[in-house]
Amino acid sequence: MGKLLKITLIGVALALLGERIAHFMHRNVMFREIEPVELPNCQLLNGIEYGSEDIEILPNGLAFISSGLKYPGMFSFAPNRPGEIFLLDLNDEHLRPSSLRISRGFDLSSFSPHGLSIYIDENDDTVYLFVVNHPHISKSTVEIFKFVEDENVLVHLKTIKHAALYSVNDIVAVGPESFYATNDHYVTDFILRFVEMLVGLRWTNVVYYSPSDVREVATGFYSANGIAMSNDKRFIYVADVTGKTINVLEKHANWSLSPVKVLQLEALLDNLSVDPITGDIWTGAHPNGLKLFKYSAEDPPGSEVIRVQNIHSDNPVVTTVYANDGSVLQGSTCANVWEKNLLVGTVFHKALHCKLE
Ligand SMILES: *[C@@H]1O[C@H](CO)[C@@H](O)[C@H](O)[C@H]1NC(C)=O
Ligand SMILES: CC(=O)N[C@H]1CO[C@H](CO)[C@@H](O)[C@@H]1O
Repeated sequence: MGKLLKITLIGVALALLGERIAHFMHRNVMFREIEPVELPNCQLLNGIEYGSEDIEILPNGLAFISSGLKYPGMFSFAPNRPGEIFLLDLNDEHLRPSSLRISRGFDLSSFSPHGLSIYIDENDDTVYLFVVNHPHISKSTVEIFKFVEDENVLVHLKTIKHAALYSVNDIVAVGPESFYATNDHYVTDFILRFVEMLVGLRWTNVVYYSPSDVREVATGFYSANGIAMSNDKRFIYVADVTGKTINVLEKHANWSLSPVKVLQLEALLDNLSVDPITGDIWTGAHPNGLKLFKYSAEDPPGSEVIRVQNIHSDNPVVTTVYANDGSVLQGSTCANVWEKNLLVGTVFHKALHCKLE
């Protein structure tokens, strides 16, 4: 290739990249400053110091909290410490998270828990905890545990691996062995994922998994992340982080999903949860995504909790319930409510509990 042609091509490529970056920054408001929104009656949870990526709460007020995620390119305060699942009883006034024992035979040393989902068997009330795990860099598995409450133990039942579950983020369980998962087709590395977002590739999808049937049921997201189900089990909600949208999909008897509507928001949304009583969607968001990628204790990433009411109506109400510049809570990922209790989780930092009025 002629030298001039090469230089021209490089020039064009750089211009294109610059344009993409400008577009991305604009689209994502990566540098948005935080207007603090305070809540009274908040406290950090004792003993959770290395992340609280995802939170799930049982109908009786027992909360599971995944902690210690290790992910290529992502900051960690304790890179060599195996991940764990905490249990927190929200009925107990003294909020005391305890690390759950996991049955023998499961490889704890490589445990890197990410998204969580609960499935309760209606016949015998068995509680299954589904955990997205990244046991080795660039590998995703879904681990299914049975929660034995009397003994405070998670009994490991099954590890699920599948080519279609290449880089799993979050899941929502719909049966004792089946779930929907948000997933990236090609990319596992956090930095590469950033590049993927930058260029605006839509390589992430939603996969339905059951032992007899695995298929892609939705696609075309920039960065599909949190996933949750409506209380009536008719709809699936998917957060697209960099698209800054919540996607409402209708679930069919054959497990296919079809798009219903897209709600555009301002912030980089992360993991979604649904209030078991009101059906409101709660999410942890990243007010300034860039600070997450390049962690600095002097200028930490902030936290933001957003509530969406009446998403199915023509006028959903979006409220920032809590916002902090990182002085209290850094890099929020999820927000879950149970009977006036709000729990806020983070990628690699602490966890916050607030009593709502
Ligand atoms: C599943 O059901 C929906 C709604 O009835 C239908 O539109 C769709 O074609 C079905 N998909 C498959 C894969 O059978
Ligand atoms: C379970 C889940 O969706 N986890 C996401 C929560 O937020 C972090 C931070 O962006 C993501 O990396 C996780 O994928």
